[in-house]
Amino acid sequence: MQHTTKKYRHNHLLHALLESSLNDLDKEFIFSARDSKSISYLEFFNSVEQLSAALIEAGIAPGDRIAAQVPKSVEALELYLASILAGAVFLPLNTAYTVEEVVYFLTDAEPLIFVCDSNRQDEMTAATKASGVRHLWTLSENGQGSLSEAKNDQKPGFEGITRSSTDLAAILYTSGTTGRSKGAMLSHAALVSNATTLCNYWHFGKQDRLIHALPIFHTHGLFVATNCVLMSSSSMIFLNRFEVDGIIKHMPDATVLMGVPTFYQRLLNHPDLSRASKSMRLFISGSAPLLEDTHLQWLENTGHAILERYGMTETNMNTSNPYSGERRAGTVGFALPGIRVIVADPQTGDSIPKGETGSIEVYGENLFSGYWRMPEKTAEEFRENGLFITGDLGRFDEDGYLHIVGRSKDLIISGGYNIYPKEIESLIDKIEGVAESAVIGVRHADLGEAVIAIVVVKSGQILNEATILAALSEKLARFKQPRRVEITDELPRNTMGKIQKNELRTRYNEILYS
Ligand code: MCA
Ligand code: AMP
Repeated sequence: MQHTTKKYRHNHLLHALLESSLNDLDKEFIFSARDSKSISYLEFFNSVEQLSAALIEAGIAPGDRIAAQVPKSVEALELYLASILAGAVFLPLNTAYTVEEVVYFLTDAEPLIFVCDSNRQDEMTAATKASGVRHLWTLSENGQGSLSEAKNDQKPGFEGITRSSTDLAAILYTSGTTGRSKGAMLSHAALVSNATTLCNYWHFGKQDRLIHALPIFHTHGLFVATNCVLMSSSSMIFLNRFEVDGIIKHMPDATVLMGVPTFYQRLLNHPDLSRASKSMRLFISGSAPLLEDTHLQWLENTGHAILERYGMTETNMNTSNPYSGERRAGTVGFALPGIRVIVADPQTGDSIPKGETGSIEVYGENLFSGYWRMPEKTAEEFRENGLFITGDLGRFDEDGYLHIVGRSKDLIISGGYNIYPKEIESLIDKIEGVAESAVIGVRHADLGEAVIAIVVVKSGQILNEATILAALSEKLARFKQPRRVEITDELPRNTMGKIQKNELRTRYNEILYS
């Protein structure tokens, strides 16, 4: 067993994440629920070093991208850290994406290696060829595949490739309001600064044990959860998927849970919640608005006020309710230390007084470095003074708590996943016989919002919900596919000819849920 190489002195992110664990490498890092097995920091990072050496042997050079669309597993998490250690840029993809969607990301990001789910190897071989990616590796849910074979050929001891604070660590794609997904480039410094801030603000320490039930292809599960655990030298109970019984089972051995509001809503229905949560220290929610009602029911049931925070792929976490002090339901708290958050006049970018609603804008080391190969799009979303325009609308209340009151971007958040209507509308509009369409989010008790499409059919053509859904099924990830398609004669427009989505939302919220 080697204890000497875990300093990764010249790799900005890994050095910062592992520094506090150096004297305690035999401590548990992960309890894998899949195998009921505890894995120490030493064991995990020995594996990371082996995998990193395999990536280098395959030809990875500093700055090369490594894309992964793999089921959640401890081995998939190793791939994230091994990519960083190898000096590469990690590019995780939602497991729900179709081949067509994957081809776009591979073509745009040009990774040297793409790791896919072993179960999808055939279709992804075609995707890899179509996008010119050099190596296709596989990884299954139970950790098997060509990636693991390549790793097992190597020995631990690889000390890592030099990467500085401004080098890129990851690219995470966010769907775009114009329909084309944009790759948010995240530097080592942005990830280090946010992990440091969150660990301190949320009082993470060695004694913590986090229940990790989030996907690891988004900021929430990949960076907020994992990096906080690593940086505080604590440990996590790693579940391969969200499942109410699994969380309740592990809660008595845990201290922290991070989740999207749907987690909390579903957990509230479990009869053992109150008993299981007794030893918990902290419940954190984010990615979508937590209903005041859920906050209050949780408090009544468990005695804990859920701590709600607010972030974005482009910015990491921006605000949080306080650790000590009132966690105010329906708000996302205060700007985190070192981060400037203002509510601005959307036209001028000037700060507006408390109580007034405006554009939420952010500045800090936590910000991304721009969109991959899209300098114009990047420029559009920054003010001249460097503030990033989030596209969210909010107001500060009298006590300085930030309330998110809406979005200036046309976005649906369903179960914590972002869905851009434009992407779906463009596909529906291409279906033969469709005159036009509008995609909106309607209230949904479990997911917060659910996608529905309202479609106008050309005269003389016959189309129904089933034919439209069938036409979308191969093109769109399942979570983006409309739950309902309503056929209508015309869409409401304002005097400028713009479709009135607010009117549609009011109309269909009433029709569907009254
Ligand atoms: C699954 N389905 C969904 C969603 N998830 N449909 C709409 N919205 C969703 N979020 C569909 C599936 O396609 C399937 O459809 C059916 O629902 C059941 O699928 P299953 O996998 O069983 O669903 P589940 O396990 O119950 O998943 C629901 C979930 C999951 C646990 C809420 O979506 C989830 O883990 N969400 C977290 C997302 C997240 O981490 N967001 C952070 C990104 P069918 O049966 O019809 O085939 S945002 C971020 O990172 C920012 C920075 C931030 O602030 O945090
Ligand atoms: P993403 O682009 O997937 O990173 O999602 C970021 C978006 O999620 C933000 O711009 C917000 O619209 C939304 N979001 C994140 N956290 C919260 C929260 N606590 N309350 C309301 N919206 C949130």
